[in-house]
Amino acid sequence: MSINVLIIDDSLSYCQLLARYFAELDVDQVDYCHNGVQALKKLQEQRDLYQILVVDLHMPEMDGIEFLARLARQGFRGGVIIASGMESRIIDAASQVVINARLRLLGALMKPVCRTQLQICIERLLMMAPELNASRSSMSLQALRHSIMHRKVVPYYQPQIEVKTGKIEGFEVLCRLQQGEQLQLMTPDTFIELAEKNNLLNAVSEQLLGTALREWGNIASHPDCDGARMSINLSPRQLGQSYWPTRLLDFCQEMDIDMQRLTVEITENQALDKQSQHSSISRLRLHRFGVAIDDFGTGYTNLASLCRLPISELKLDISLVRGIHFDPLAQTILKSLLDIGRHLGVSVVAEGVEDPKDFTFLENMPDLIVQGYLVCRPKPFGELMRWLNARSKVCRDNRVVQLNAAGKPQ
Ligand code: G
Ligand code: G
Ligand code: MN
Repeated sequence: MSINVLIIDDSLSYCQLLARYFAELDVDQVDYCHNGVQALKKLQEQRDLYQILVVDLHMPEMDGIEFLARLARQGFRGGVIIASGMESRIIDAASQVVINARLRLLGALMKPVCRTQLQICIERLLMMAPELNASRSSMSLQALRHSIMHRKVVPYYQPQIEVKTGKIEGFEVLCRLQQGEQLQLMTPDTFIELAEKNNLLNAVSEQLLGTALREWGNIASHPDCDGARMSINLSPRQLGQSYWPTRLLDFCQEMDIDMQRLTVEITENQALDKQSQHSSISRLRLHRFGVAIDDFGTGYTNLASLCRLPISELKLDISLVRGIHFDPLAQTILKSLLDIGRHLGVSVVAEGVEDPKDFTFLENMPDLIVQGYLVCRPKPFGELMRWLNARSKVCRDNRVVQLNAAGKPQ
């Protein structure tokens, strides 16, 4: 894909510096405007030319906050980076404007900005807007049909832990497909869209849940999984089908699973505005299933509309969790989510924790649940059970060491 950037900053030398960084990051085209009026005009003339805007806040003629409000009214769908020399509270306030206006915020950076920060912003855009990233390979329809017919849908599990205590809170079930005799399993980015387009996604989910719910009995009875939940993913389209709440109830009855221990994750990268989707969410909650908004921060749901949905969990997207230890914007979003969560009784999960520095930052957040490679990669059933056993042995040995140390005569 090509990435074109428009920088709006009244300092020419700053524009030139940023342009040099972007060029080093393989951005295709970088242009600048020295005020917001010029920029809005340029964006109106060439609507889809720019994928990223970098906006200064303190500018002559029109300040950055007014510019962002107008930009949202023009329906800009690319990503926005705020880069300002103002104090962090003002940058936070501007970030809130952007989030509430449903713009895609890639970063709120304090000047001087460095190249790595811009690189993370570009990666965020690619993760938030996969439609911009055309190079994804996909399975063929024939291979997909073959895998489904031969029952090659495999659940992988990724644990979620309470960051402060390490307690296991749950597991997300992630779908994998075996293609032919290949050992390497296919990940959802290669088949979910294809399956959905060809009305095969329900068949995939049926197989996945059939296996996962059967294996769940063993996982849930592990001594460290007391009260843990299992989360499954449904696409927004599946959520709109009245079939699924009923099917999940049947599954739970068949396999003697308490509905409270099952959470349905719905990605928010499509707007959840259909009546049928709201009605499914309400039905699921009525029957005491959990409902999580997945990938929060990448799409359409703003904080106000979230409060109107009867959800039980919010999952902060990986693009906002990566680098959170040095990113005031992501920190502000997480803190607001935790505040809202506390008020509404909604749990908050940070996804994609890979970096120990991010983990250390997150450890100070009360009531936060984390999921990511740093804790554990998604694993098939057998490997997961080995991970659980190894982990409880380490915890037991640590306790023995601590007890011995405490009991030693001085
Ligand atoms: O690890 P991973 O590559 O599994 O997942 C990539 C994306 O695919 C995630 O956004 C996840 O929500 C989605 N996904 C994983 N499993 C399923 C599934 O069973 N159904 C749907 N609809 N999406 C899934
Ligand atoms: O449904 P959802 O988008 O939440 O699925 C999570 C996705 O993120 C899955 O594709 C999973 O494999 C992936 N994932 C989980 N932990 C990490 C992580 O620490 N780093 C990265 N890059 N991906 C992760
Ligand atoms: Mn998910």
